[in-house]
Amino acid sequence: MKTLGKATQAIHAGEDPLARPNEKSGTPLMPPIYQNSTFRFTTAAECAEACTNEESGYVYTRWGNPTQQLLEQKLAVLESGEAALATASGMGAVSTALLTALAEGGHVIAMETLYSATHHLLNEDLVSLGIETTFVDATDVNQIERALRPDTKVIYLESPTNPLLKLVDLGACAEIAKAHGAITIIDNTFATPCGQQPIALGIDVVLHSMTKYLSGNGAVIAGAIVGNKQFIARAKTGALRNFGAVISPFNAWLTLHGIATLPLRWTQHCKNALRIAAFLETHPAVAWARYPGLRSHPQHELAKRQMNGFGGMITLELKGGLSAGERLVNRLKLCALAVSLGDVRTLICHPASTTHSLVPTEIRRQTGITDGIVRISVGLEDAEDIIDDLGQAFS
Ligand code: LCS
Repeated sequence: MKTLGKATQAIHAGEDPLARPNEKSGTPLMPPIYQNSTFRFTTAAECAEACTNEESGYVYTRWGNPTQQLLEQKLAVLESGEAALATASGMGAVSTALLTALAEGGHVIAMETLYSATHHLLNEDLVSLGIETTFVDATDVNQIERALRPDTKVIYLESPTNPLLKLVDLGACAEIAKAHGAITIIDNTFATPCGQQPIALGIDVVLHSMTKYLSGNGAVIAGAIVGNKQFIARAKTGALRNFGAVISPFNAWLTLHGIATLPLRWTQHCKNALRIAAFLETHPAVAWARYPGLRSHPQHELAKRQMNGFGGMITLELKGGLSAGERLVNRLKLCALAVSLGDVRTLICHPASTTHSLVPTEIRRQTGITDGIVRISVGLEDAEDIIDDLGQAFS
């Protein structure tokens, strides 16, 4: 059968149109929420069987719940993976995936600029578990090859990266990893399944902070892991269940609402961001603006080849540096000064003092996360209104 389009998948995948409360009733059009922590059994034998046999059904929501599962089925289809897990947060997805891939220890090669909590996890928290990470500039895949060690188990990527919007050639990385027997993991939060299909390019595991574009409404903290059945089963019965970063049924249900409109929102985020990036690039107050859809982006050709749309994130540096950035955000009226991204509202923040403050200053400077940069998550307002707000704040 022909693969359904993303907009159709986002609405229908994973949903059972025939699941009726009883034989005479119709089907709830929006899947109902199972907001319960535990499940009741009639006999001791039934309960014991359910607790010991993974296939036998729901027992306890930390182990699985129909609302979580529906979301997971949808995520697997959207990311073209075999299976998926929903988690309590993006960091729940990052830590669960890393703890699963590195259960027996090992070495990690990671992109040098990552979301700061992920950098901290690799650079500090996992070190105490004996896991060592080498950070490289993975925009040059030769640097990954040179960093390989016999015990390298994981190559960890973001593309586009937070906050510098650097891209990584995912197909080339996957080839290097496969030849070495390492697992590739990518955080696909900035691209979404609409903007990039890493598994089709050979990547093994895809992560999301669903707090961002997937839910899109600024109402939940949630994450996702997509991969093959074995990896997802190990994560589900191991790190997820026992470290406990499980999504609540309510947040899973809210995320399902969000995903239904993701393809439509993605198209509009991309359209708005391209217009605003073009405005910023030529504005006299701006030293440089980086957006994968601009010809001036050093990896624009890779973006065209690897992505479907260039996303809603723009990073820029003002000629007046940090103080000009502070004046800009203080004067904005429509755009909100807030961390997070992928919201329907335009959000603007100063990475060095907020989202990336966990990265040591020296590493921030070395990797280009300078004190003067500002990050914009372009929302779904009318592009002219966002441009007017930025224009009045510049002046
Ligand atoms: N991965 C990426 C690429 C992120 O940007 C974030 C959060 C996470 C993972 C963690 O997701 P969470 O646990 O918060 O759902 N990024 C944020 C940011 O740039 N501003 O505020 C949060």
